Amino acid sequence: MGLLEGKRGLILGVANDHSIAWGIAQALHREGAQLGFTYVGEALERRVRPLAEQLGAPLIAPCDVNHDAEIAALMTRTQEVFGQIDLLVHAIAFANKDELNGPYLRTTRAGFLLAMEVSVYSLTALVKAAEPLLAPGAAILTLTYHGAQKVIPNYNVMGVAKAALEASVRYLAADLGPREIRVNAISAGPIRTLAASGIAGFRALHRSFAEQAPLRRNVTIEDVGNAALWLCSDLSRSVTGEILYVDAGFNIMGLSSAES
Ligand code: NAD
Ligand code: 0WE
Repeated sequence: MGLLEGKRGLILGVANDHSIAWGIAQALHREGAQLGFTYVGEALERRVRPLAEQLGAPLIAPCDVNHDAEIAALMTRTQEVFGQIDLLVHAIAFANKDELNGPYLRTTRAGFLLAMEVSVYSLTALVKAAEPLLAPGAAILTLTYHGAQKVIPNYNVMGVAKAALEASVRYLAADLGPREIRVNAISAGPIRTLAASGIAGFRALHRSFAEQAPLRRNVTIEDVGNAALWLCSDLSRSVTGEILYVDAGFNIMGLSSAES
């Protein structure tokens, strides 16, 4: 019997088969979860639909998290299809590409607000709208990155957004704990996804990560999926408000002489 047998959930953030959300979806499905998927726009729908169908998804719906009406419509459909849900996975981030390069100081007001709206507020908005549907014992999961805690060159406004996302995890966990609902984040090491492609210097960062991390390798979407499985299952029933590093140990290291 699977660890998630009988559990139902939503996964937001699959763009293609390289997405971290897809690694998570496969792990949760393998252990018996029934999953609904969302996409933004027709181009991504053509990518997401076949992947979701591969896992027998009973729900595939649009949801641009910047629009409350789309979030509300998603929750209406979710209630029709699943009744209540036990899992909510948020794997969404966005900032202007030109602000993920050069000094953080160049961040514009509009770029700051965009990054915060898509990458931070969306979690709170989704949890708020999903709240009436969340079953006791439900688990909510989001994705963060070490740039929230330490300065990673060029991560810039996304680092500030991830710091706010990590704080959101703690406040949401405090609000929902009395209903036996848990909220956690995984801080993943760098992975070659759509969101990482086209980032200036990502290749070099990815390579030096594997040289410096204690386990001397990069992490995969399967690694993140397996950690997500634990955080979404009752095996982690006393864990909430936490940031779990799935990064081959990179974050425990100081700056090496070669890097400084
Ligand atoms: P990805 O490009 O596969 O996924 C990002 C997703 O965000 C896409 O599916 C995109 O459609 C979605 N998105 C963007 N704007 C949206 C909006 N307005 N409404 C709804 N969805 C929207 O890339 P990924 O690397 O799998 O990213 C998933 C999460 O993992 C992000 O939060 C990212 O910050 C985080 N993360 C990534 C890495 C990495 O190195 N790739 C490391 C740590 C954390
Ligand atoms: O969270 C992320 C990436 C988030 C992201 C990526 C893009 C690229 C395309 C947000 N917005 C956009 N906007 C786009 O137009 N990661 C953890 C991956 C990542 O991004 C970096 C990194 C790492 C690691 C940017 C600079 C430095 C390191």
